[in-house]
Amino acid sequence: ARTPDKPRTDDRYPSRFDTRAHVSNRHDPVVYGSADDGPLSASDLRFYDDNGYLSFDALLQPDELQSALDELQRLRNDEEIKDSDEAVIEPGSRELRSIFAVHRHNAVLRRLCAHPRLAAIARQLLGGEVYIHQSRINYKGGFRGKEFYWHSDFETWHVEDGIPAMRMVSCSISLTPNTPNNGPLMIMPGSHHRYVACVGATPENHYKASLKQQDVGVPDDASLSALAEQCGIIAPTGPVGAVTFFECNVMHGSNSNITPAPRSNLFIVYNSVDNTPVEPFCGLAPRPNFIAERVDFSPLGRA
Ligand code: 6CS
Ligand code: FE
Repeated sequence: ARTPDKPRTDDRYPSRFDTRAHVSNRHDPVVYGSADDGPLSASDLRFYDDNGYLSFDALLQPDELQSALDELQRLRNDEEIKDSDEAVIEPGSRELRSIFAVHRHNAVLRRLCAHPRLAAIARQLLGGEVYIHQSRINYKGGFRGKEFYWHSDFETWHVEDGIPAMRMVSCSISLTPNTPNNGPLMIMPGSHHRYVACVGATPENHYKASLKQQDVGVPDDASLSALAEQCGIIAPTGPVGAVTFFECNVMHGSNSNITPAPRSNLFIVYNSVDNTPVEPFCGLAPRPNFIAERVDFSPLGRA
């Protein structure tokens, strides 16, 4: 397989084809459900529609999280994990950066990823049944936890995984406090209304490099400056158990963490069962199933 020169005719969001970056409009709804369909109020839904995220300081109680926190400790100290395919090591050190597919390999985290309260919100935002496209822990250890450069998740999921439409939502659960200092998630509110096509063809097996440090599929400086000017930048912070839902196309990233305190989050990506992947739009082989689900689309159970 190799990257074609032109986008396919079914590609509604071409990226990484042109030599110039450009910003275009979103062609999909942001909110697919209504206030009657779940726990979010009409004003929550309006906020998410406008801003592309929603944060909750106490959506999950400490007792609901304790077993997941214990797992985090255990996984961090497990040297075997670092050698598994699902683990991503920080560039330039032996520190753990991410573990993927935790909902497949860990019973405690599987239960948390499918938590009825989280699934109900995802179903309401996406308008119907959902499954998990990706899950991961991002450790961002103290002192040497590296940044995640600015990106739209959808850009990668579309180009490299073949996700057709913007009908996905990420959920980030704080497993340590997220403070202004330890590299919390930063979001450009409202940036999900625009689509930034990136420059540079996708290399074969790109994920092996991009999950450590992303160079292809990153927006250019001019597009980022324009978006930051229009949208501003916010960084939701909060205690253990704080939860942020963010739209798949919202521009986001995070700084490195030189504080002693780790910033560890569990990320779960929910996709609509009506938006399952097709062949990747970059023309290359799909990424492995532990990064992007393409086998099991069974909907999360309703409690
Ligand atoms: O490539 C991916 O799927 C992942 N990479 C980033 C930087 N964010 C989302 C996702 O986990
Ligand atoms: Fe991301």
